[in-house]
Amino acid sequence: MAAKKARRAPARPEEDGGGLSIGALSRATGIPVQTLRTWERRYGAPTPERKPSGHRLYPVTEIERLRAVSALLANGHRAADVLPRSASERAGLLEAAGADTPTAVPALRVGPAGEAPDFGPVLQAVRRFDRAQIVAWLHAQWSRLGPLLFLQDLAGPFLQRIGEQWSDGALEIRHEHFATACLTDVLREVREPFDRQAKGPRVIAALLSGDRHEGGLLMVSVLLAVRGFRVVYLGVDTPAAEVIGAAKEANVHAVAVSVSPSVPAAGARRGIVALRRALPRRVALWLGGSGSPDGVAGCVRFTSLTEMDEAIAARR
Ligand code: B12
Repeated sequence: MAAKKARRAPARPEEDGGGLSIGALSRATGIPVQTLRTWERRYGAPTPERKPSGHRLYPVTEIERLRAVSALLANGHRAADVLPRSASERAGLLEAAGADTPTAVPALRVGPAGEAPDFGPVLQAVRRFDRAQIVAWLHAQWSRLGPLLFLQDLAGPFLQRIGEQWSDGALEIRHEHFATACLTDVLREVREPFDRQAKGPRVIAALLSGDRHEGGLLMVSVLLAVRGFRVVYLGVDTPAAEVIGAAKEANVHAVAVSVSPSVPAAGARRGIVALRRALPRRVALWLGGSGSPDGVAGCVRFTSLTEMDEAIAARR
């Protein structure tokens, strides 16, 4: 097992003394940048402060407000009606619509900019099989970071660190299984409220036959649900014929396939090419994961969740 080097998170110029740039606010709420600008122009909200450079700067509390606004829009309200309302009025409208009040996501990063998350305490908890502490820590990070950064900068690196610790002999296979199970449970749990509210196109999430690495797939599924897609989760080790059957029966917009590095490269390419040929042309095929083949005609391969997220935002 070749150990990977711990990745240092890049500094985030979009975060500034606790304030958020328009891009960071967009990523945290799923509301496109253009929409935020339009709302500001038309309805005077959300109103940012301006940096000396002229760039917009939003307080982190704006995330919670806008997520409630999004939920109301999904329930048929108009932006002009809900944007100026107070938090309690919005909560009342959500209750009347039978929708959950979206969970607060109050900040966007772990530790000072440029520092990788400190996994020390949670790795100790893994060694003690202390599920309560691991799950509580993961939930706290979800709340602090918001969906995209939690997935990209914390959950992914956490699994990679677990893998490195195993290959270094610092953790046993039992610890790796236990930690992975804690994280995958949390990924399912945080997705649930978004699944219930999702009204967008359907997207199948699947791994190729024989691939049992579902961390990346669960992360993609969380992001898709946060962005309003209805995820049809087929999960690990799914024969191509089943993906194709589901794509037709569920009338899906896209199939998202995560390919882990454990799938031999030639097999991964063959599997994806065959899937692409058999899927209806109107169904997009989105690929990700470090084992996913590059340059397969008719597929979009994303190198990161952020890249997929930006592509989704750009299409809206
Ligand atoms: C957990 C784990 C397992 C668990 C998986 C359990 C589960 N519920 O998922 C279990 C124990 C089953 C397992 C088994 C095996 N594993 Co394993 N496993 C891992 C480990 C530690 C973590 C994998 C993981 O979840 N990574 C984190 C995810 C988040 O990374 P990711 O998939 O790249 O996803 C990110 C992006 O790529 C992106 N992304 C992913 N998919 C998609 C899709 C789309 C559409 C988009 C937009 C983005 C996107 O989003 C993610 C977040 O950024 C890795 C170590 C490592 N460094 O990754 C080894 C690792 C992947 N395993 C490995 C191996 C060899 C195996 C086994 C063959 C071991 C064995 N001899 O039995 C088996 C194969 C099982 C099988 N049939 O698949 C190797 C693969 C190396 C290689 N090149 O072959 C690794 C790298 C460990 C190593 N260094 O040797 N494993």
